[in-house]
Amino acid sequence: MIHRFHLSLVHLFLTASLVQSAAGADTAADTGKSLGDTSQVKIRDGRELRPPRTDAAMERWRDNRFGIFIHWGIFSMPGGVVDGKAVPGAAEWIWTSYANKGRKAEYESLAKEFDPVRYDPVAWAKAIKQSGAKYVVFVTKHHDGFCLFDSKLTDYDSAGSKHGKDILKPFVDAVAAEGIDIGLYYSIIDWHHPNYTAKELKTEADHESYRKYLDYMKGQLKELLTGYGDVKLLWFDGRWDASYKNNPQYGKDVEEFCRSVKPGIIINDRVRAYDSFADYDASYERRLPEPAKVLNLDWECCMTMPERTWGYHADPDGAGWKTPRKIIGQMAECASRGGNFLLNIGPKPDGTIRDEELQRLAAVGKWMDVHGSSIRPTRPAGLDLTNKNHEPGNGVFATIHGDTLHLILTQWPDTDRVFLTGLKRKAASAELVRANGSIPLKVDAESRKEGEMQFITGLPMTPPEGEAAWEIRVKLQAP
Ligand code: FHN
Repeated sequence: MIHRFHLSLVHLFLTASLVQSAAGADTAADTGKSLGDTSQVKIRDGRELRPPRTDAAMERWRDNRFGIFIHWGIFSMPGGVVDGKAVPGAAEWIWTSYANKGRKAEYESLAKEFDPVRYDPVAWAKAIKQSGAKYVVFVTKHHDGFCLFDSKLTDYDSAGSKHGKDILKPFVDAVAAEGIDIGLYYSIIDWHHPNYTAKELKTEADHESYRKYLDYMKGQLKELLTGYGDVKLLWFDGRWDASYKNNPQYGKDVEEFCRSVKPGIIINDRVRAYDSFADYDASYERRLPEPAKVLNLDWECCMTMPERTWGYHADPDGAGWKTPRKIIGQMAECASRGGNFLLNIGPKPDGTIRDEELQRLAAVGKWMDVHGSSIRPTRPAGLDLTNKNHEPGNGVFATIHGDTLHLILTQWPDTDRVFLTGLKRKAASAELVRANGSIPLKVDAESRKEGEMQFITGLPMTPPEGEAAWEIRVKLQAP
């Protein structure tokens, strides 16, 4: 039974690809290539796994490696506080606290009051640029259904609010002016739309009603893909309700629709009802893949700065704010394992970015100014430098670009050396990279029963101060 289901998925995908190539005549060559060789589609964990895309857009997404996620909306207005009490957890879910008390209308009335008088998209774009990030993913509509763009299909949007304007447009313009790639988040779940339901679709009438919602979604996605510059990425979310999850044909249809509107677009796996990885696996949320896991597919980890909340929370709970070292370590670990790192900010209702976030963006950016080449455009070096029980983002992570091997350290070694376990190429020279003058190191090797083991030596016994994380840059001999 399961086997037959998989086969039919492959068949559906092949059919879809043909339709798609025909649809985007002007970019058909790129689109066709971007989907890879469809005869190579495999099944992993019950999902179709396409061969990695080889087109320029996907390579650029990989090269970018580091992006900023922005969760903003009317959910930012209560800031995680209802009736004077902080609600633990994710502030962008505060709708449920209202709805559970029969106060949905009260929550929705926030839409009329939304008026971020200090919103400065140019300042946002500059702060993002300064962080060293190369792409953004902006929440255009979260689960509450409120849209931060001027949609012709609803008044429940920023143009229908006190603000009275499209929030997204000036932001994408500002971001594009900084040379940062644009990704748009769109929630499948919509607690506002009358035709959306979380429940199982049992009757034809249920399906008919739900399809009206899907038409609305597609209409909005078309608005987003045609009216907001060169959108590179669609980031879907909220596929777990029974209505969507148990009807994979709907996710497939949405994916195909988006590709027909914008051939070449990158789409995360959450567009699909757990039956495909689409262009990449975006399931690593507030966590990194298990240490020993070999991924062999494109993936991205999205991460909060506090422990749990994505939207602005006046009183975030949990383990406090991550340090710049922790953030850089997580980013480095992602890069060393072939993944992108999407770091979230949750702006305040008035349109400003809170100091805790600005400081972290600036600290990461200061580090990226000196060490950015260790993150992008790198690929995993395939060295085994961190033990399996390490705490995510803490250890030594290796990336490579051309003849340069980068070791990013968030823990200073106990000895004066770092072994290059697994390095097949010959190391020629090494240095400890620092903003105010690099320190030359030595390359050496020792014989072991498994062969020659190269190592870097000459590290100072105490870690140089002022670095959020350290970088050893190793020049390799030509292969
Ligand atoms: O429910 C959302 C959550 O609010 C947030 O948007 C994250 C970001 O990845 N996604 C969902 C949970 O998976």
